[in-house]
Amino acid sequence: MPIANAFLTPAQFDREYFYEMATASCPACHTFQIVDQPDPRQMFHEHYAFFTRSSKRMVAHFADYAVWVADQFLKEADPFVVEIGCNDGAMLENFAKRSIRHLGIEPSANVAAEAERHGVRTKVAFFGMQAAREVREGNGPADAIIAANVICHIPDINEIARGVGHLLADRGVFVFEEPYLGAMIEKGSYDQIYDEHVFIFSAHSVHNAFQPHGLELIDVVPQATHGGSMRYVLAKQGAYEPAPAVRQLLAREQELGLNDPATYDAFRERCERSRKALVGLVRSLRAEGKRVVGYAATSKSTTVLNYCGLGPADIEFISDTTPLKQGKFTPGTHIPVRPHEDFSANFPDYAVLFAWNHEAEIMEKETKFMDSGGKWIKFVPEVAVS
Ligand code: DWN
Repeated sequence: MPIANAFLTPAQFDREYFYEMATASCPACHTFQIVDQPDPRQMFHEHYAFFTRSSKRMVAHFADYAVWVADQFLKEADPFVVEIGCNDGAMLENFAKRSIRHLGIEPSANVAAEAERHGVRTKVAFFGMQAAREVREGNGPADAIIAANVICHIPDINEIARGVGHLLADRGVFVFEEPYLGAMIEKGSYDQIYDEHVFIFSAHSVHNAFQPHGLELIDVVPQATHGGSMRYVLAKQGAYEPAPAVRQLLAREQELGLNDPATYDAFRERCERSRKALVGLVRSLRAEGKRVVGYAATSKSTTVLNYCGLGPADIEFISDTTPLKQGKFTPGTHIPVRPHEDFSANFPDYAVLFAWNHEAEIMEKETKFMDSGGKWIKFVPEVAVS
């Protein structure tokens, strides 16, 4: 697989970076992860292509997330909030607007600069013990350390746990949300697996990763975002009474078979069936002379396209709203990425919905495409045309 967000120019085609993407599930700690991880500096740098603000609904979601954290946990005077991987500041700006002391720690300088433009204080760094020490020295302990779609991106989970343990106030909370393993297994959404997603967490794996570092899972809150996510709340051992939802989710994961190797064999077979169905559908439409384009050059689409072997002969171009991706080509499969205007100026017959996690938002704004007779090709939970 190539790097999911390494959109490239033709001059770069012959020196593209590839790595072996294999997954594994640990029978002891129940962590589901990719085995070989490319160096994080290959992914998170000053040209990082994903901006949180590309989805209006996600921006609204982060405003709600911020209010939830503030209402539940920031009851002391002058609280301090740290976000790990603040991207363009879509979450932290909600604290900044309420004059709450905050700091975003973000390794990709370009997205951090965007956060600063929105009034968010940032520090360009990877989060770990060193950053935790520097932040604590400069600001005191954190009352809340928050993250969204970030912790699963960091290979050294023990370093995160040590850093969080050092930076957190005694009654502080560590809150993060990520795509949920149970949702991926239920929906067959194999496209959640790519270089940035080192782990696809469950309550079991989060408990097992953080408990040895004295951090206790005290609450879990399911989220509809990104095709099914889970919000995890941790605190120093004994600081809070764990909510009943934790025990309930652990039991539910046993029922779902998340800790049973047979579940992953069945998942692999489902991925293979999905690939066959998607390739068959797209190629038969192309054979009939239909135009097929992609909608949203997501990170997830890199997995789908490379796993299925779909290229520019199958998919004419992918429409995407991110200026940094436009005019470039998809990693590994070299399909052109074009602005949304190219999609709306000449609607195709079919559009593959790569941003299926934003389906509601997209259906709301693409009524003209559907009125023109355009159809969507979906592949989660099953390959289907609608
Ligand atoms: O964890 C991660 C999640 C939160 O975001 C990261 N590792 C990277 C990224 O994943 P993704 O690229 O799969 O995210 P999205 O939010 O599913 O897709 C974003 C892309 O879709 C952007 O390039 C913008 C594009 N898009 C579009 O062209 N039209 C998105 C929407 C909603 C649209 O209407």
